[in-house]
Amino acid sequence: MPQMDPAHDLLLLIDIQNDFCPGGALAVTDGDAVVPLANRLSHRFSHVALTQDWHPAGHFSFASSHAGATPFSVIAADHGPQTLWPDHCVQGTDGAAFHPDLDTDAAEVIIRKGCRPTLDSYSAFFENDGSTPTGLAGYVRDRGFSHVVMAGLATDFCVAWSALDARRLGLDVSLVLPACRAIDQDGSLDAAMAEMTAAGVVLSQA
Ligand code: VGL
Ligand code: ZN
Repeated sequence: MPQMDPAHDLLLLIDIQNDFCPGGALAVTDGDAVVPLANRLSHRFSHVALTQDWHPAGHFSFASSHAGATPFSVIAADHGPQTLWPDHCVQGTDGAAFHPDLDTDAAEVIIRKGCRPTLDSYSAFFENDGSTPTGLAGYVRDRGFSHVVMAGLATDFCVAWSALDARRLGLDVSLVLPACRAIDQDGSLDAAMAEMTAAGVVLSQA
């Protein structure tokens, strides 16, 4: 497994947005604790990409868009089970903005996902149908990156799905665990960690 190489690897910081931090609409416990570590990483890496969960109002993944549905329930979508969330990361709102202390200056690219009204996207690479590309795979390929180092929110959803897709694309993937926090709903963190380990994602403590 390759060591992290901050001069040549792509650092991918996932969904470090107000709505996933304490006080936000879909707050991840301690989510804002990743910000200083994410900043330290992005100052070390020569190539940084960021993602933003970026939903139109009334998005299909919001419980409020389904009569009688409650947040964190699961419905059957065309492409499989879909968890319903509180309204979050609505395009252009303060909740969708990056955490104000996140240093975004070094980012070479910002990928927005979940923009289609009827399709959710956890992964930074493909939307939840597993096939609609966000464009990040093309960017990574064109730029010649072979190793993506990831951190951000939430470990068990957007980070894990991104890491698994990156492995499917044939990339080496390292996850900087101290710079990740999880939603951890119904065992989702344990399941995600097991899947990532099985897929060959390198879980790093620093
Ligand atoms: C996320 C649930 C819904 C995430 C985004 O960033 O992990 N989770 N939308
Ligand atoms: Zn979302």
